[in-house]
Amino acid sequence: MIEPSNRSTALRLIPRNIATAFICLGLMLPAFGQQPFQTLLVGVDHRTVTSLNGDWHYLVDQSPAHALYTRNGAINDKSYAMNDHPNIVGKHNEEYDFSNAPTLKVPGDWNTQVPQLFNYEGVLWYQRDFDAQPKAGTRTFLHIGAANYRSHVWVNQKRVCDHEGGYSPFDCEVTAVLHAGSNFVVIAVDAARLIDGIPSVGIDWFNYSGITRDVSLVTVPEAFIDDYDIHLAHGLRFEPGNTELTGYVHVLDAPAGTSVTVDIPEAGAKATVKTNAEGNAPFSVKATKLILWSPESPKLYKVSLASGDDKLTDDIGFRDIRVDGTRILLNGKAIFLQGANMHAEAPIRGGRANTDQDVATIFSYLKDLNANFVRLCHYPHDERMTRTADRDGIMVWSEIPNWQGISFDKPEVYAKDVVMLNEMIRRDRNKASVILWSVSNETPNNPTRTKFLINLANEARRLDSTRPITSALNSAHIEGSTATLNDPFADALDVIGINEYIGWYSGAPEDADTMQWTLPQKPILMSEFGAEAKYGNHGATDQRWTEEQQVYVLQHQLAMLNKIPQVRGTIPWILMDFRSPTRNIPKLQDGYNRKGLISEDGKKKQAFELFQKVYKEHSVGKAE
Ligand code: GCB
Repeated sequence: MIEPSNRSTALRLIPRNIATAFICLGLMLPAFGQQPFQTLLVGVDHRTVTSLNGDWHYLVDQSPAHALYTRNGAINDKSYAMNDHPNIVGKHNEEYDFSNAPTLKVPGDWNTQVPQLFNYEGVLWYQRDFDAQPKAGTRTFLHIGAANYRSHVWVNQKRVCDHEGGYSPFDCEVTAVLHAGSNFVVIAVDAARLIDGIPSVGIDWFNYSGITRDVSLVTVPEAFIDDYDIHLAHGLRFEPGNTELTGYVHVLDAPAGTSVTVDIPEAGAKATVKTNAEGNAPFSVKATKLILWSPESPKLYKVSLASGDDKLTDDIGFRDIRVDGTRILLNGKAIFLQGANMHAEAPIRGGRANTDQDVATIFSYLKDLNANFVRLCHYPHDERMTRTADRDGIMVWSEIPNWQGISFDKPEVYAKDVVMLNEMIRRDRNKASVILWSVSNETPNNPTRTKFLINLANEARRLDSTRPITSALNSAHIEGSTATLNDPFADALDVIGINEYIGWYSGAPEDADTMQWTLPQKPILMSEFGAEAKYGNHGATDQRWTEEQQVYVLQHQLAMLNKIPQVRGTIPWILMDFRSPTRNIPKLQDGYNRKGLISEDGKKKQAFELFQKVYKEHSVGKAE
């Protein structure tokens, strides 16, 4: 186990490591796009912030996006970012004007807000004014929950940051460019898919674009708490009486010896520690009483952190998750994961899920299904999801968007991945509900990807040694009635996810009945299986696209899964139908992947009832 203090130091060394890797390989650091991991404030949703959600002006910068890119592909800092206004008489400026431009709601994908932008995957510029009253001795950050896919941000005409990655938060420090009174921010978001992006160009979900999550201004003292990790001490084995809480609080730009207090009154735990030369304050404290977090009792504690003038209070649960042989143990007890997959798709209204209402509806479906687990596909979802999972007692698989083919041979893609992994783990490491970090989904079994992903899995362990690492593999070789997983990447995983579609993409549903699986002696989660059905389409069990056939496929799957001794979780694909531009069968798909147990407008298919009953009766799978 890596000591917390070292873990956090390691995390902060990443930028230098990435830079060094680039230099050693004789590569230039990218001119734009993914920057080395930058300040990322943890617990922003538990701070008092100034929301910049609301109406933002927008202008479309169609390909080749002359306003954003110069002829040689560099970022143009002198065009729309200037936000000056047309000068019809006198010197002529570029022909744009935000002040009279239409508006988009932030957060929100642009696709579902403006019909003409439904299929747009290019550059769009956002602008809004805001008031600020900066105070001496404070710093201000612009926090962006997520913007898909590349973002370039200017405040008062100065570029403050660039970010690549559509599903994780980033912060841009704006202290030096803010002034008292009216300020403005301009953000160019480029949604173009990139071969060397993560994900790459081919995806089976809708590329909802734009500023899709909350935006806020966060004001903090000069030295402030940017990161913390507070968890139940994770020793070699689970000790039932363990009440030791450990971790670190990092105070950015604090001189060594700065005092930090961690106070959890309800658990009777309080520690005052000092920062080291890196601003990190590792701590360990015994709680006098502790109720461990579990789905049955999702207990969260108010955890107050304070250092100098900075303080915040988070809601954190404490639990132990680990693998023992083929078992997954939560607080020492073997568990079976009754799950479902879910994309970040808003039920009923459609679009990217990013509101309290979207999240409440998704969790009401999970509860109704009697699920205790959700795989959040295929990228980190809005933080409301993991917050709600914490409160509702639903365990979570969280994943970075390494989906199928990405450029595994490119060091710069690895560098992007490390940043995305950092961003995911850093935002959610204090969420008790998150029990698994997944580094990929359905990647090709070849030495280049194996080396890449083994390194990434080890990187995840270096960042967080308290959670098992997983990945969804589709590399099982199925022939006749045998299915064998022979993928060297599986050796590097703690929990193995297997995606297979017997009865839909391959073979007949009944093939599952006699399938003999040869699998590693590790916990196995059937991370995807299913069939498509259009809600309300009825017919015989051998008639594709009917609800009856979907149920039939799933029933045979369940019979098969019940016979595999090390299966520790069932995660049907997928809780709800979701938009995917590759699903083009009119009348049946109409642009939706229809493997949902529920339709996109909230209607429960027969397959939902099947799982609802199976999960209620616990009639599939064994915890040990
Ligand atoms: C898969 C992928 C998932 C797809 C699904 C499907 O194996 O992991 O992203 O959407 O199959 O429906 O084909």
